[in-house]
Amino acid sequence: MDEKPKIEPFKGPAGGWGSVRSVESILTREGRLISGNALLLKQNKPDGYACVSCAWAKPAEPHPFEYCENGAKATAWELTTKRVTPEFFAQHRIAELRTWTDHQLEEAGRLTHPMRWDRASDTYVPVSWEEAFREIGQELKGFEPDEVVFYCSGRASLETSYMWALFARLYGTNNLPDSSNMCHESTSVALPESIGDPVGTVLLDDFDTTDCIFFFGQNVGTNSPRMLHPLQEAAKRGVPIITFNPLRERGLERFTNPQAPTEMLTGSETRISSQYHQVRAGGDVAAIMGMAKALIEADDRARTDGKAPVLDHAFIAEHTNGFEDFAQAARRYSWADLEREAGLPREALEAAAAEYARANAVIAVYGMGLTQHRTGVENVQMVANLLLLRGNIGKPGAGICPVRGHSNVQGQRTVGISEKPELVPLDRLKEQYNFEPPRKKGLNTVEACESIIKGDVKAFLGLGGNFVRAVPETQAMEHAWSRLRLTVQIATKLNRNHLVHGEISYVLPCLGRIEIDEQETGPQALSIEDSTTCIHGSKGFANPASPDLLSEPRIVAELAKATLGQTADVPWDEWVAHYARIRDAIEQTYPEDFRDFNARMWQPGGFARPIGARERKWKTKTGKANFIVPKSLEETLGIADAEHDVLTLITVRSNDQFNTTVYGYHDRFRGIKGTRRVILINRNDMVRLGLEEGEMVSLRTAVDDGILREVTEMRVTPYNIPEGCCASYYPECNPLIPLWHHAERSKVPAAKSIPIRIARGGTQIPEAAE
Ligand SMILES: Nc1nc2c(c(=O)[nH]1)N[C@H]1C(S)=C(S)[C@@H](COP(=O)(O)OP(=O)(O)OC[C@H]3O[C@@H](n4cnc5c(=O)[nH]c(N)nc54)[C@H](O)[C@@H]3O)O[C@H]1N2
Ligand SMILES: Nc1nc2c(c(=O)[nH]1)N[C@H]1C(S)=C(S)[C@@H](COP(=O)(O)OP(=O)(O)OC[C@H]3O[C@@H](n4cnc5c(=O)[nH]c(N)nc54)[C@H](O)[C@@H]3O)O[C@H]1N2
Ligand SMILES: [Mo]
Repeated sequence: MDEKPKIEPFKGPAGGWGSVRSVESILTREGRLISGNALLLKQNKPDGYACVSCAWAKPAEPHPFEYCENGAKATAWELTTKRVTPEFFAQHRIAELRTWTDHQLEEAGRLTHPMRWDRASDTYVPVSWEEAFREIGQELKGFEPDEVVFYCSGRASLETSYMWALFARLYGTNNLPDSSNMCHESTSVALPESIGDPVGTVLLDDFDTTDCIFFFGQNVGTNSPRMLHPLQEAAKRGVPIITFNPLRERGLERFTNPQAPTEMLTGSETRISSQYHQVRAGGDVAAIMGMAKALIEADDRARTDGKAPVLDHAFIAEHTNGFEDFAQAARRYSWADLEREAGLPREALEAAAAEYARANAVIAVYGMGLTQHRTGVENVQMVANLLLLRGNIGKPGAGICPVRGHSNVQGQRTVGISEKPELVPLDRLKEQYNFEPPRKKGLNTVEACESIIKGDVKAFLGLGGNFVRAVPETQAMEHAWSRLRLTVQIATKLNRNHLVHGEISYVLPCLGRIEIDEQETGPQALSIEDSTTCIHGSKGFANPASPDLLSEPRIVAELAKATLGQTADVPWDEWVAHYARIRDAIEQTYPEDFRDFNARMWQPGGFARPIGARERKWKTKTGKANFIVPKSLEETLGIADAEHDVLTLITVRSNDQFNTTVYGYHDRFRGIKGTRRVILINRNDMVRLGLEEGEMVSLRTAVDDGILREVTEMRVTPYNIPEGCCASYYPECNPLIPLWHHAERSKVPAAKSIPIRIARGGTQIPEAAE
């Protein structure tokens, strides 16, 4: 519940004592202080378990405490001593639970039994696993394959994901949307065109030798805190770190390493960013174009003056395509236009370009601040363009570094979770399992939502996630959801999507990755792929939350058997008895990526999948890396400024949440305590719109499609954010995102640029209020 809200600037660094206190309080609350602490020592170690929080790389020589505040919170959350039992469900009707907050629902504890919704009592009632599998299998036999959606959250291991994708294809559909569709799909569409691979090229070692780091729209202190270690080391070496972000995120400003005793005692902290540019939301294409313009024009001048070139012409000639068109475009844009679009002065962009030009090896890091825009794909391609100008891909200390979200979100795409059949070796699957895989494109997340609203989808199976809460257009989605015939959610904790359910609805509780997974041949291990394409093994250590839990591989195998019957060519039971056999199967399907999988997964630091771009082998249509001229700038330049009462809303994560999982109400780094219902806004915009600090307002989407989208009771909070932009939390603001408001081509919902108006007392603020 919201305590009395307190909003005041946070003066400390990221990390530090605040971080230690935060971890202790959550371990205590979840009843895990003593045993939890010991377990944390196993986190992200070669012989331990892979953290269930973020996807950041795990070093070969880990720190004694290779976990962060948020990894510790995620662990405590999973290992809580609280339980959601059949008695809990008997006491609370679904209609009542629907009034609970996201925090209250998950805080209730771990699910312990398979449950089925009972219409008469409007409760979930316990059911045996046998009965659950039998009924779900029976139901699934009745649909057309393309009427069913097989959603996968990015947390599922490589083994489970591979089985899930195979189950869907044996069933006859490529309807395999995943959380990546809301996340880094813009990367997966952009990078193959730019450099021929869908993933980043940077390895952890590159941070040791880089001499400049750029950061675009990624909040490292909150979302991948372990990455602060290599950043801190780089900063201490004097490496410039140049950040583009509308908000001044604390982790990108200063850091005290909570695991360094002297730093903690002396209160010393490291500056992280050497330049911090508060770009306008959605202004990155213009900002990067400005830097490119500065570099290209400096190179033009050097050439006329007979001085050393600024660009790497040898690399451009040998390895790239499209440079001239790109350079022409950069020269053509006027500084006035670029400044206005980026919301930054020319001097700032020139200063950033000058650092870039001085460095021999540059890393560019980015996150949701680039991918979740209508221009998400172009944003990513602009980062690649910038790097290509000086050959910063495929050499030590340099490269592109998309920071993935979920701990295995990148890996599950590697092993077949994709709605795009051309990305999956279907012929190999056909041969390996002796069936005819479906060749028709499946539904991604946005398309799945459209089809659910239209009524074309009849059943939804969710392997993790809180789909209906994480997607846009909350109101229409929740409404449409109840018309689904069958919903099945495999989960560890109760969430909103279990309460908004179909006619026949099951919640199937599974083991978490930290728990001991005992099967016929003994305890089993799983594996994941991190943001830098390194693959790691993971062993559970904790006792399962309940004797009635099944592992994810087991649940998938039983569902598949109940639906498809025993298929001789897929040894489901053998796989469940010994997960190493699943890894053998993965290796057979993907021999290049997973050579000696079972042996190499325990290698310290993991083993890296081979990535062509790392060796300057470009798997693009041109056979080279491509400069790509963005189209969006042409489209926005010259259009009169948006209406003056429309603001661009960015939805962000707090330091006290993991996606829709809300641990608590203290966003320490942003100084917001006791509430999440805030609208962070520039003081000048407050004056302009006649808003008072602390006033409660409604936000309404400023689009004209006949649908009223509104979020009420948001507290006006003055904040250091560019004029014209405002920020608030996800998922509270998801009702404001129209389903059609997504990145072009990748269809990632544009959660970082929602046009809104602020309304007071249910009516819009009259213009006269200015
Ligand atoms: N503790 C914790 N860790 C997590 C998660 C979590 O919820 N909690 N979620 C996980 C997942 S699934 C993901 S995908 C990642 C997400 O991690 P991030 O990629 O960091 O995503 P966000 O928190 O959404 O923050 C995006 C950042 O982009 C900035 N930004 C917004 N708009 C723009 C823009 O137009 N331009 C630029 N340059 N910047 C902009 C915002 O101010 C914010 O700092 O984190 C993962 N790790
Ligand atoms: N407005 C806005 N919307 C966004 C975003 C944004 O920045 N702004 N970000 C988007 C992004 S990047 C993402 S990734 C999505 C993610 O959004 P979510 O779907 O919320 O993410 P998850 O963390 O996958 O889902 C949490 C649920 O997973 C279940 N769970 C936890 N651990 C396990 C496990 O080990 N196994 C199983 N089977 N279940 C488990 C728990 O029941 C928990 O309730 O949200 C997207 N939506
Ligand atoms: Mo994500």
